Amino acid sequence: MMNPRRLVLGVLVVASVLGLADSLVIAQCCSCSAAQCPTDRDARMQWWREARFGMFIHWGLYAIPAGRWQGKAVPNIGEWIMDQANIPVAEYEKLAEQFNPVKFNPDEWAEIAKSAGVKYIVITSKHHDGFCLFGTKATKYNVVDATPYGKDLLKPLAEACRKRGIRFCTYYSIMDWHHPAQERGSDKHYNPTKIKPGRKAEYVAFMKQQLKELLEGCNPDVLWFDGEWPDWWTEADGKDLYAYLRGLKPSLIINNRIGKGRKGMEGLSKDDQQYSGDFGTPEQQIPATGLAGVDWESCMTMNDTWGFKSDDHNWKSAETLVRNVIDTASKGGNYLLNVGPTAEGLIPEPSVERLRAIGRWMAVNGESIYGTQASPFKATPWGRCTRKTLPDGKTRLYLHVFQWPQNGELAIPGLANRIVDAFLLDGGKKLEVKSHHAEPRIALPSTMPDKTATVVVVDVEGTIGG
Ligand code: FHN
Repeated sequence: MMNPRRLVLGVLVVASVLGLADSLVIAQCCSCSAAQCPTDRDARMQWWREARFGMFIHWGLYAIPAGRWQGKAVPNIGEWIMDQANIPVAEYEKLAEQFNPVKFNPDEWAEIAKSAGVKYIVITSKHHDGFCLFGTKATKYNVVDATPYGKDLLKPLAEACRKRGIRFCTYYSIMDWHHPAQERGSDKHYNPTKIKPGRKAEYVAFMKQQLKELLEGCNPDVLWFDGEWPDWWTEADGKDLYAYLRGLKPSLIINNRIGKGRKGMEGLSKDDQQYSGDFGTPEQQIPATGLAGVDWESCMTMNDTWGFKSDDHNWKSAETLVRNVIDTASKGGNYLLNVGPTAEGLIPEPSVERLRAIGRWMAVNGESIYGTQASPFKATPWGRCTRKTLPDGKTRLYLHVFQWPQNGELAIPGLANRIVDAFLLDGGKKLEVKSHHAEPRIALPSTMPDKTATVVVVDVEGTIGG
């Protein structure tokens, strides 16, 4: 009788040759199914949790009107112009004949992302308007078949990103203002669409075909769903699609907008049942606190629009954006910062300037963001804190100081562990540790080295809290 361990090992070897190892190992680790297995989930989520900082890209036909229609400015976000200006489908479709992003250079975009310290990008493969930035056999309404440009945009960008160690991910809208199985929600708006009687299965099959094409074509590491709010789309539909996609690619990560679990713009998943999706998606906001054991990612625009608008100059400062990256990481989340490229294929210069500024800060201080966990403290009035566990079991605290203390001493309220080292992350200058009525204080230089955020590193014995 063969030794059982040898048998399992032999089966695993065969399975790995057949590419079944993922599921088989999952079967060995616990009795749960592949979709929910915590061991599988932690393995799958590891790169994403360590990444902490991604770049969103909203690009499509809407970049051509860029917020104006028939000579008038159209309110709200640029990628909604078809809805906000109530443009007939036949008219909006004509934009495809003008879409020719001759200045699109995937290596340039990937270089900008790399220089910003971005670890993954998420680009719209199909937004609500239904236009596809990839070659698809499911509809002619795509960049290959319907535009003078005539080439897939996602595959070259995926290659340029992966060459630079940046993960490539795609956004996909369930709501589709162009697909014949969906009809407009009212006379004045497409949103929220209705599904035509008896045609839901047709549209679900269309989506599954396109999503399979995306996985086989540009092989995204994350599928970022959106447009899940129309009432004809249900949580059961989301669960079915989640299982289908995870079956195609076991390592795939999928957000919580595949189903009906998100709490509006707050984005975190409702807790009245087990909803489909691997992470919550707060939008245009960063939660007040982290949530232990919850994966979430705040997505945010740099100005006020996701898709390019020629008249939106309300840019957030680079300081605000850097502090948003820090704030998000200090609460255990990821920050997905958006750019809206022009119809020619250029990332707007104000966006590039801010990304480069973030990159300069990350080049010096990235260690305090990437691979960190949430702060163990309830409040850090001078800024934010992230942490890592060191190989020797000590805890490394990264204290991101936004307000330099007037008295030159940085208090760490609630820290009871013994401090074994303290220094400035940039340059390593050692800092004196003091105590004030048993509350540890770090003596700081008189001037703040980096006005955006100066990182003080404090190593302590043992772990802190949970
Ligand atoms: O309607 C979309 C919007 O256009 C944009 O894509 C954002 C980004 O997360 N999501 C939806 C609004 O919640």
